[in-house]
Amino acid sequence: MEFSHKAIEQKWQKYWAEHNTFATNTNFNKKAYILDMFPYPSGAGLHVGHPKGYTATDVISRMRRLQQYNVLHPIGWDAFGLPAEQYALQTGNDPADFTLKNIDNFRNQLKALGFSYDYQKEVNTSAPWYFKTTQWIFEKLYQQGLAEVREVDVNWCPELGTVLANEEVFVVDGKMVSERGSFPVYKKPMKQWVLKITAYAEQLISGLDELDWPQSVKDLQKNWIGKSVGAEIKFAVADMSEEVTVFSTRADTIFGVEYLVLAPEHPLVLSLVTPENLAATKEYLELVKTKTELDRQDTSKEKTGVFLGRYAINPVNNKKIPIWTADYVLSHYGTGAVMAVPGHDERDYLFAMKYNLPISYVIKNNNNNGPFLKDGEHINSDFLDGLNTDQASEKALGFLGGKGLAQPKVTYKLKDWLFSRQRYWGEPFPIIHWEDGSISLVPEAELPLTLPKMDNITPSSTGESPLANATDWLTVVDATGKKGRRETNTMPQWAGSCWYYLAYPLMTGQEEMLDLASPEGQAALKEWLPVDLYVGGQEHAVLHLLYARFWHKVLFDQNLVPTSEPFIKLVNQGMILGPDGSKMSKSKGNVINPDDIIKSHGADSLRLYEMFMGPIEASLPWSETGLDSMRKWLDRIYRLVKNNNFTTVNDKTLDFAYHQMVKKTTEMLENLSFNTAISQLMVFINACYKTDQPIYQPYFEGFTKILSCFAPHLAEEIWNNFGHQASIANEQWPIYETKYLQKTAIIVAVQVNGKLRAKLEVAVDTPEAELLLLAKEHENIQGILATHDILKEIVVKNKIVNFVVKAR
Ligand code: ANZ
Repeated sequence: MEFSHKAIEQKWQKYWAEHNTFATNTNFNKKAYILDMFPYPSGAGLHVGHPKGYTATDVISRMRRLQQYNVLHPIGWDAFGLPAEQYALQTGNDPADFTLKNIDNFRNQLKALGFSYDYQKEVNTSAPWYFKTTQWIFEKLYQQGLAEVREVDVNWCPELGTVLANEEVFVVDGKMVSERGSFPVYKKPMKQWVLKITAYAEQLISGLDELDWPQSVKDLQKNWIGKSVGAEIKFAVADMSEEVTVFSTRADTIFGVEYLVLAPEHPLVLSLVTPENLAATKEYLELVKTKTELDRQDTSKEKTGVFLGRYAINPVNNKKIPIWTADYVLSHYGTGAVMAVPGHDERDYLFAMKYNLPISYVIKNNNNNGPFLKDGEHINSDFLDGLNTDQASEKALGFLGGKGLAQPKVTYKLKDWLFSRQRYWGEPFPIIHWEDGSISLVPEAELPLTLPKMDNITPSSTGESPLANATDWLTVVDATGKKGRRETNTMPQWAGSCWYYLAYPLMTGQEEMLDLASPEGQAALKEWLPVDLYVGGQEHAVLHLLYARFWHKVLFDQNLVPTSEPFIKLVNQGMILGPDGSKMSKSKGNVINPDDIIKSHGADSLRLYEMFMGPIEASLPWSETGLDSMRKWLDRIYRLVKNNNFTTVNDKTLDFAYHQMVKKTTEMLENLSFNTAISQLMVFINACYKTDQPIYQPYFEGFTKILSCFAPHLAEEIWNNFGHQASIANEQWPIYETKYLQKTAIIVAVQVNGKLRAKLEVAVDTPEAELLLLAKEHENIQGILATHDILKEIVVKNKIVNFVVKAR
């Protein structure tokens, strides 16, 4: 007998919506804020990977609700972004309309999966009532000196007349070209908003310690921030008053310095270069503009550079060393200049080999061949001879520091965050540039600053965003007649997702949100923060989580959020791969659409299957047979309910099976071990099938409550069949009693010389000595012992008694 998933699912989804079953509750004294990484509402709709994480959080949310927690389990839309803008460009549609249509589609798909979201709390980052606060937080950052305008290199494509995002640029033959049309792309400095995330580098590292996050994600964040402890060392330039300051973590190698390298973008390059070397240098600087940073750092690529015609003086031995510019040195790391030690650094070595620069060794090694990268006894280093790296570094820095030529310096790989995009479909900056050169914020009371409606959002050929064409919107005149121009850049998609977890608690109804700083808003944040469980893809391990933590810490420092970290526990769900084990992709044609599965097998089967596939963190291939067997299991439960007698008198046959199931599933779900919890539910159903007695109904109802986390539609139906009127979602989580977990009797085998001779029915954990006695008293054994001597007695508790005997 099969159940009609279509009828059941529609019935209960309608019931939940009408009864507002999953409204955020506040009746209890414990809270659980359970968050999904919200989706970008793409035109393609949900894909089968989305429900994995979403079901996991839904199971936990439903469990917490049954455990009488106040539960906040919301969803929303990360709705600004490039795809909608590109679609709008191609079709002439408004990205706002298109986005709303996609959102409706996504919402319907989520509802069809039976998730227990509180849709009253839904947020949409592209809605003015939402981005009002995104702009307000930007104003806070600006007021704190954490947002400023800088000249930053962008990917400029003259043919397309637009600036391209990194993902829109490809590298062909070592040069950047546009994804669209393969036109050349150049680095071009443009005025951009930058957020000073580096000011929080240290806090972003140390804060990781208190988080229950996968170690791999913590490591990724740490490496991304890339703290490096070293020193800045000054080198005088021969015959000039300039000096070059380098950042080095290896002051110990200072006697091995053979040349200095400036990044091509270093401001000193053009002031140091001699007239004879100017032309070659300029040509080189142009070439570098076509390269990506990744390419420049790639050790397998041939190193390039030019000699500037100048020399520096090594402060420890007054040796004259040439100054070069080369693109393997990056302008934004350290000081953008390095002291090159080809004997002990791989990149310097490759460069020296290519340009025939001298290579000397200052650490003892056997072959003086290739760069020697290990620690060891220092040589050819005057007062550092005989020391190891740490000692030599300390001594060298002491010496240089004494002369004012060195100071300790901590550097981070993390860069300040380029926060401008030359796009239409993003949050406008609440910024006015006045004709006198001053900048001011749009007054708080005038927020949100909305996007102008534009018929045509093609790029303005100057590299500015399409907003530069919105003349009316653009021009501002103040009360005194002073003219201003609005900022034409928009914020990146990250902006809206940096604080959306703060927005949910602030939502008071559809499209209604409290101000973050209002007393009510602050109370709501105190009530719900931090997020207790955050589930999402590993692809957000670095940027989204780092950016959100940064904003959170800035708000924390202003007493606007109650905790120093936003997300206490983080889980990355694994991917669902195609049936062939490779990543699902349109081009491979191995994409599974959840709508199809909902039609064929039902939402409950899909939810169960995705939770049963394996550990939540594992990436596993989709299997149709796996899905089928989940459906069959649900049918098996349904048949049991329809065909069996239930009783309110406990005949005790299911005591152990039930209490064991409750105990184990509860523990397993606390540990997010969904697949093993489902196995326990299966064990219980098997036990129900085994008994020929009527099933004790309260036990089966307890099972149904746990099942409702995974398969909520069928569970509601069963609950209803038992005569309950209200939703199972408002019931209480079943509790187990330890007294039932003691199986009263077990069978212990008694063997003689390896042959089974008797069985003892004894209490669990009967002590060895007692087992031995009982065995010897058994009539079968007594008979044997009457004619045999015991050579050996082996007793294993709860299992076996074995006698080794010899005939007398
Ligand atoms: C001399 C030296 C000798 C170095 C040696 C290394 C080994 P981490 O640990 O990653 O911070 N460096 C400094 N600034 C750079 C820049 N802007 N672009 C490329 N390389 C740069 O690396 C620090 C080391 O990277 C520094 O220490 C410097 O080279 C180089 F045997 O100085 B070292």
